[in-house]
Amino acid sequence: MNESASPALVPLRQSWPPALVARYRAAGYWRGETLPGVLRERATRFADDIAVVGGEVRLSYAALWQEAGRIGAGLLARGLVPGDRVVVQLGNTPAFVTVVCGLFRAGLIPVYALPAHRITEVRHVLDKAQARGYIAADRQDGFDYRVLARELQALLPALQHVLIVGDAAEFGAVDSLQGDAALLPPDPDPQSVAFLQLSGGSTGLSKLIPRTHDDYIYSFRASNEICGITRDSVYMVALPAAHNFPMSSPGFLGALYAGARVVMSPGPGPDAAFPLIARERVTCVGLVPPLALLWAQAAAATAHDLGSLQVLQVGGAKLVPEAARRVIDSLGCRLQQVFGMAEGLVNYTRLHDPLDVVVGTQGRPISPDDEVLVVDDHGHPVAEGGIGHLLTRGPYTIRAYHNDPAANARSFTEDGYYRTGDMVQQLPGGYLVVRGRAGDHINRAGEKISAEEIEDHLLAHAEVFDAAVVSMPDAFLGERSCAFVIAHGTPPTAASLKAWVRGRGLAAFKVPDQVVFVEAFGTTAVGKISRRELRAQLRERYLEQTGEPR
Ligand code: J2J
Repeated sequence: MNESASPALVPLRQSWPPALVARYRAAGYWRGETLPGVLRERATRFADDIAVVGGEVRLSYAALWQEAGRIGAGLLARGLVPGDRVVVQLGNTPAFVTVVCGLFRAGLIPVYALPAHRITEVRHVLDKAQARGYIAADRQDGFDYRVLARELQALLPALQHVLIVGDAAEFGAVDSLQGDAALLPPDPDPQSVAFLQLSGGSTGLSKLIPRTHDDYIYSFRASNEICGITRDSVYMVALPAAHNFPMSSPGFLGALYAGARVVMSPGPGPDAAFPLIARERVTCVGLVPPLALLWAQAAAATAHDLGSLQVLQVGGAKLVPEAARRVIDSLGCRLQQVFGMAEGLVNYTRLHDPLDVVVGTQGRPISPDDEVLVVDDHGHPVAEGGIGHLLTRGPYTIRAYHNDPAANARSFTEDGYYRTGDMVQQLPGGYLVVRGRAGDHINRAGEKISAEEIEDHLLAHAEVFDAAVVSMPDAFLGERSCAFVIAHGTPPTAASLKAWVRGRGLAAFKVPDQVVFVEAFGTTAVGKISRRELRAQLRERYLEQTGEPR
């Protein structure tokens, strides 16, 4: 191996001002716990309790610890070294949990890709994280990740370790990893970065979010309390496990922290989830709004006993009051709204909040030390109860993205507030109502799509002169994506443009749902207008013309 050929690793860091570090410790938010330390302790305390269930697999806490040790030691034996980044692209199987815990035990840094991601996204993430490892399933939902792995290896010489769960073909098999557990490193510094999460940001490609042991553990430990997760709970992962919501709000990590049971549902729909809820007596699950409505509809007709469900969490996109009521009426359990972000801040309605709060707000922050500002376009606080930009900082909200000075300059204020891009209204008691968004992304059933990213792919098409991608209200998805396109000469068909975007190696959810060809963007404003204004004008004009509800 020619080490000198690989670029120096950009160090992973996330730091808060010393006075705040002292404060967060004194307040008991940061307790010096680490992910491997917690897993070890639970493996002793809850040794024979079932930790993770999925397919035919049922792993006890002791077995999870063992498996994680085998995987972690095996990865080190192959030549990865603590601190190396490893992109994980796995679906909702117990292997997701064992692999990630294995990385934690080995001091390796997981970087979470979504199963829906394709070569363009995975390559970007591998590159940006300077990852030396990639772990994927053999196949899932009809897609062969080994084909993807071959393409990635051909493109990225730094990617030296590809491991596959299942049939590994020419790659290393996760199932046959072996190593000396005695060589696993001691527990890391609690303030070091534990993993990199992906942002669902507005501008261009995903940014990497470095979260520390101390900050992340605080977020899910406190979430457990708010969501009523105890050792007796059964938490289902229905959304993709790589999402921050099912990972930490309270997510499978919160559940493991509590000594509860985690059930991995292979898909988020009622077909996959309902039988598992009945069989495992699931008590808590998190969904995005369109799925919650689908579940509400299916619950009325199902033969499966859903009576164990105590809390249905809904978040990732706005749940409107009418939909919230429908969910409560049909599922007969508590509804909890969750408004969170992988960068940090998470808001919950509390389990005993009055109905109008649960139905009409997106909750309030986890921590008394979450600082929330609602400001106008010039950064001045709006009048009480007014709508404005949400800025936040606190004991589990990042201060910087990884290795991205330009994004950091845009996304954080000088005094360390994260600009969420969300427009909110703050009610008495600190409850927030999400009123829209300043940033240009499409929130398609909880999956965030950057308008700019898709525009760039459309502009790469020889017959596209200009393109603007906007969000449109959608009865089922909440928002769908619509590409306004000015063609060069004869327009290509909408279908061929969609196929073009897909062919660029992107997740299917990023393919525009709709393509509208226009002669010109015909902006009314004189002079130069921003892309943001242009998108807003195109959207408004289209909705006026078609009379679609907003
Ligand atoms: C409106 N918009 C919402 C909500 C997120 C818990 C829950 C969700 C996420 C998540 C998460 C919303 N109503 N209830 O990480 O831990 C939009 C906002 C926000 C963006 C963040 C968690 N809940 N949103 O969705 O990083 O625009 O995290 O800024 O994927 O989703 O997206 P993401």
